[in-house]
Amino acid sequence: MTKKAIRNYRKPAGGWGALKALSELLLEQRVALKGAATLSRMNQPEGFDCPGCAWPDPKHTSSFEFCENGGKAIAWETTAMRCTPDFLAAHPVAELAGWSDHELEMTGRITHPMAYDSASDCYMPVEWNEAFAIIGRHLKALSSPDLAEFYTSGRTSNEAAFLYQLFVREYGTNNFPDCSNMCHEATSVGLLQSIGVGKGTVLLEDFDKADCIFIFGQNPGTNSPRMMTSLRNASRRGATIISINPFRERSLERFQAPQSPLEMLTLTSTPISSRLFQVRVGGDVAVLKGIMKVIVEADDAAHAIDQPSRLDWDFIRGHTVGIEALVQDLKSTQWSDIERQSGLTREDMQYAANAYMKSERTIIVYGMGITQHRCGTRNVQQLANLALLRGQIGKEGAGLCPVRGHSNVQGDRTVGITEVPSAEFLAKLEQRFGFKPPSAPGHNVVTALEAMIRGEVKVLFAMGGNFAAAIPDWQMTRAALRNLDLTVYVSTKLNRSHLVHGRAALILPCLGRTEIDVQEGGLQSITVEDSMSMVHASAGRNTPASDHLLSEPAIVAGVAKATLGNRTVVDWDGLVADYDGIRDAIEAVFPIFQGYNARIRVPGGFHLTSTARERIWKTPSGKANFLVFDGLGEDIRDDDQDVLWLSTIRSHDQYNSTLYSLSDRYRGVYGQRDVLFLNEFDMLKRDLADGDRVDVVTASSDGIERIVRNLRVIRYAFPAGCCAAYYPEANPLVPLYSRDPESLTPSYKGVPVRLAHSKSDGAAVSVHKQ
Ligand SMILES: Nc1nc2c(c(=O)[nH]1)N[C@H]1C(S)=C(S)[C@@H](COP(=O)(O)OP(=O)(O)OC[C@H]3O[C@@H](n4cnc5c(=O)[nH]c(N)nc54)[C@H](O)[C@@H]3O)O[C@H]1N2
Ligand SMILES: Nc1nc2c(c(=O)[nH]1)N[C@H]1C(S)=C(S)[C@@H](COP(=O)(O)OP(=O)(O)OC[C@H]3O[C@@H](n4cnc5c(=O)[nH]c(N)nc54)[C@H](O)[C@@H]3O)O[C@H]1N2
Ligand SMILES: [Mo]
Repeated sequence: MTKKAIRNYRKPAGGWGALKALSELLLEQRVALKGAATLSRMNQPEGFDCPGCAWPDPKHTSSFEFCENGGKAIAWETTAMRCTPDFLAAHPVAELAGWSDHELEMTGRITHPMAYDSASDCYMPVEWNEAFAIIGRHLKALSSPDLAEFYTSGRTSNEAAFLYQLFVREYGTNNFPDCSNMCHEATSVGLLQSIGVGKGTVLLEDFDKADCIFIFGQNPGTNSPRMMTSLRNASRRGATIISINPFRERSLERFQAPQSPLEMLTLTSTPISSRLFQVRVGGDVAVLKGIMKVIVEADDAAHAIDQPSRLDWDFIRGHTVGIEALVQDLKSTQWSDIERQSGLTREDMQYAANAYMKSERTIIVYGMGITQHRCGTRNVQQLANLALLRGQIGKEGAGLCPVRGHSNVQGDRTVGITEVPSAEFLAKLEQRFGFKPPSAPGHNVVTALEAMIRGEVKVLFAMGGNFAAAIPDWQMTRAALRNLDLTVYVSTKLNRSHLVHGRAALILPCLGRTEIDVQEGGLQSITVEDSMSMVHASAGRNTPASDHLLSEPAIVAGVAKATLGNRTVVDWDGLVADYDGIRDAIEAVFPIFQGYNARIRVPGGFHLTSTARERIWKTPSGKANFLVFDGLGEDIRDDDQDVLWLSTIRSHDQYNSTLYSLSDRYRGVYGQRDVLFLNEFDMLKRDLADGDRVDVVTASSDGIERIVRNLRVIRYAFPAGCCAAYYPEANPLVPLYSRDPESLTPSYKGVPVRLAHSKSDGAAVSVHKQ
């Protein structure tokens, strides 16, 4: 295990550090040879789609593109370690509950379906048919299908997701809590209102044409490392890149391309951002209003002296409504408020505005720093406003680029994982399959949790993921999970959710992306949709981790047959025998998939058109909407001087709840995660020294105490009035009530907290063991 240390990381992102980190992990997982061979098939025309992030690959036709964190995701899946029935019989749940998340997943791939045995407090092997029968018995016994929740984590393929929603709707509910409810829901809701489509509007090739790129609240070097190639090329072409982020993320500063022999051998690197503005946590609305205020005022001034407009008035008049209200809002917003709330100076925003006004083609990239706030939807809509002001949507080299998370989170949504299905979709489903799907809106993550807390849920079925770790407010939400009659997880690795289980509990182990999937009709491939709406096929080539694994579609079919029995009108076996049949059904229900099976056989796949990209605005007004709201987002006026705004963030060595190691190389943190990043000023104010231990307490408004103890303070160049800690360890601090009212995205990146000197003797309390 790496020694605990805090050291300045002086090197660029990428480079030899990335190669070294990946080779160490391959060794640790004992997959050096197999892993390396597997890596060479990643994102190739005949290979599999990287199970890491959703960033697109150059048409899935390029030669191998090295990606440290994609490599880690694969090493993690192709590990030689196995979590066997013997292991689980020797370690009761009460014991495993004391293991860290890292230790749990280090046990390796789960080899058998397992059922919880309360007498021994252990998971015991169970036959697949018996597992399906248990689920069927529970689901059939419910007085209403709405007493069950069906969660999806975004790695699930289009085929599995479509079958899953088909089963759940035939069973009779729209309860589809989805990982995207915690992620880009503010995009789905916000952009739909602004531009008529809840997705981004750019393609990868647009990055080659942009002359200006804004990156708001996204950490590409860690979370979508292949994006660094696009950013590096843009920077070398002379494009201006401006980042808005409380952290000086290393990849936003400098990048050494592992693909470039010259940079690798000469130890040089490419600067990325021309400026990185360290916004206060939750200060983005203020920054955006500041930038737009400069532009609107510059436009007025230009008109007064007959100079060219700074706004694209042709576009605004032809394609949008609502500009007047926006201009009025910007004019009435005071610079003093903008500066206080954003933590930036008027000159900073002037700089960003000038770069934007000079640009012909601008891409606006954003991630969780924008969406995971109480004003997440409004944040997203301010970004859309910024783009619309200069007609930067629907032309080459320009547009909005929300960077999606899980590798198929966008595809799952496209093929029907939604708690609010449209009438058109339900009609098509009925037409194709002949049953009447439910139309009443179902639960998303937050409303599902609230229903669980009220005792109105009996069963949770999770298609992948680590629900118990991803959700906020553990004290309450985990108690509710433990109170369920049955929890079922389709999983590849042991995780916290298996230990925070219902009275009955099942773990159903499935094939991973890298593994061969053979069904009755022969070798199968699945399809996924990336962050830029490209759909392509993926086929694993590795021998499955165990003979007892089933594919996700086969698991859905097993559960469906056991639950629906003779009642079903779907030919489950037929669909699973050959996934082409599932794709035909998807095409019948969603006409945008026209020619699905033929088009995925073309290397690179195909693009699902985004109407906004064509300047077709599917909004009630038929135009793109400037959307205005009062104020500057979070009320960070600090009536209470003690309050800090906490952001919960990912380290470089984690994939959501999967922790590859306890280090965070680019931020200089080694061998520990129980840390709190805090600036010097806020430390002085609280009489704290570097390395002191603090308890972090949420400034809750419901009287409930939310606390994470004994975090080690790290003095860090972070904006005043804010702090940061790691996800998921800090999740107990995020109240369930604290979410964006429109999208219900939890405010993981904006929690008001107070600090207290820790009373314990300084020994680290490993908070992730809770
Ligand atoms: N290796 C790896 N890849 C991943 C993941 C992973 O965990 N590991 N997760 C996947 C998933 S599901 C997702 S959703 C994406 C997540 O990818 P990102 O969107 O990059 O998510 P985070 O790392 O949580 O946070 C992004 C950035 O927001 C900044 N930030 C925090 N608060 C604020 C704020 O108030 N304003 C602004 N402007 N910035 C802020 C943080 O400093 C950080 O740099 O990545 C996906 N890819
Ligand atoms: N505080 C805080 N909380 C957050 C966030 C944050 O930034 N801060 N981010 C939120 C975001 S953006 C997201 S997307 C959620 C993530 O929430 P989830 O998607 O629920 O969580 P993951 O950690 O990605 O799930 C990891 C597990 O997935 C399983 N798995 C891996 N591969 C496969 C596969 O191929 N098939 C199946 N069936 N299972 C597989 C493994 O068992 C592994 O343990 O967390 C959210 N929670
Ligand atoms: Mo995500």
